[in-house]
Amino acid sequence: QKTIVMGLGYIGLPTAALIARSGIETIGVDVNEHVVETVNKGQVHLEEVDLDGLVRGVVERGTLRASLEVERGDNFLIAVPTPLGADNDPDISYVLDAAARIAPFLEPGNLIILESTSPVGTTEQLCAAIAEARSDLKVPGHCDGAADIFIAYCPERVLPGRILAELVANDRCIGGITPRCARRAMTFYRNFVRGECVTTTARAAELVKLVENSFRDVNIAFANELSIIADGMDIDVWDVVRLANRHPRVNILQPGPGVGGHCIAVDPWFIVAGDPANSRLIRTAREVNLAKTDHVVTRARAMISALPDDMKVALFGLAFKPNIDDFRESPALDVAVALAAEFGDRIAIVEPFAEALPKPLAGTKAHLVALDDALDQCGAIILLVDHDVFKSIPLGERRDKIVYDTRGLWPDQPVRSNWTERRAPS
Ligand code: SAJ
Repeated sequence: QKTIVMGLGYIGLPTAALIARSGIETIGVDVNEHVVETVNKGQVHLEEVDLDGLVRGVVERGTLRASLEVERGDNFLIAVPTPLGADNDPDISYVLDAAARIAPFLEPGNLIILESTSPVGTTEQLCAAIAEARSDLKVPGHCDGAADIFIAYCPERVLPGRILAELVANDRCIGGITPRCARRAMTFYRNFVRGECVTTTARAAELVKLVENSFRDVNIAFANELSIIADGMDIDVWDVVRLANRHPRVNILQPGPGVGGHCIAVDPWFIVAGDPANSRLIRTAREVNLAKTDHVVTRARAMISALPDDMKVALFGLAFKPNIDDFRESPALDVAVALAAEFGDRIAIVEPFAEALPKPLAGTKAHLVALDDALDQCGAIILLVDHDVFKSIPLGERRDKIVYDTRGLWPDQPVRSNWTERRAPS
């Protein structure tokens, strides 16, 4: 059951390590030499809870090794990036490249699984690419009768920070090009997944993944739109959400400075690109969430402009969500970049999860400061990320500050100094 995992990123490496832990000989293939060398030393190139120990263990046991080259195997799992290209169109070229690299090594009985988040129809395109490269093989969807190989789509749905636990515990939605392909892939996942494995078609499974993240984006957009409406009405949105959620069938999510990360802020565009005319709500939700970040910048700018010129302003948090060191597509970072460009060295940044300012801020006059120093030196705070360490700051240490709390983290902040979804203090 030798398994080749194409791509050793946030999903590929943890998945490869788990497969290897189940005793299956696993080879992780990556185009990046540094990644391959790091993994072969039993180390990891990315931060994820418990991943380092797991990788060290399976590399020492000899069940996982990394390589720049593809080789023969029984199962081929593709976990490469599918970024947004120009005009918010999905770019599946890495998937097709992976297919082209796998094709020469395929043998009858092999299974190919695509795990990358993909626009509907990508698995069929993968089949077409394999069929074209290997006319000697009967490829599902491209042959009469029983196929020689099996091809399926099975999206990852794990939460960064809980990847290993969720890879094992979450249910898997397995979409086969044919029912036989789905059944074969299900047998493979049962080696290391404890959640339920449910089968469907490849196209449905592709849409399921996009729908999950779009559902969350639309729901966050509702909360973000509400926050702007409540703001204009001089009503505390956090109270409104808390009270409305006491209804047994209402569950409003939390407003914030926008939606970050490389999944929820991206995947809805894959649906929009597939059917622009009919994805009105999904597109609008994306636009609402993007506009919320602009709203926060506008409001922060007004707040800082009204302060004395010599007052320093602390921005709390840059990560795209709490308690992680991931700054990709982070609305907090976008807000910080806009404010640093305008207010320069008045801006102090507190980010306990960063050792240095991330790239977009590196050329600005904004500077990274320790939390205690910010509390000593800054008269105003703009809270952008709900890290636990910020939540635990007692009122006594922030009572006299002018605060703009975009996350509703400090409900006890005195109203007159609190800009959060309320009118500016007059
Ligand atoms: N956010 C809010 N308000 C909320 C909840 C979240 O503003 O009430 C913001 C966060 O601050 C963050 C963004 O949304 O900026 C996304 O965070 P998240 O924790 O909702 O999700 P991700 O991006 O870390 O992971 C998501 C997950 N998808 C769903 O929950 C439907 C995960 O299961 C997926 O595997 C992952 O995307 C992925 O890789 O697609």
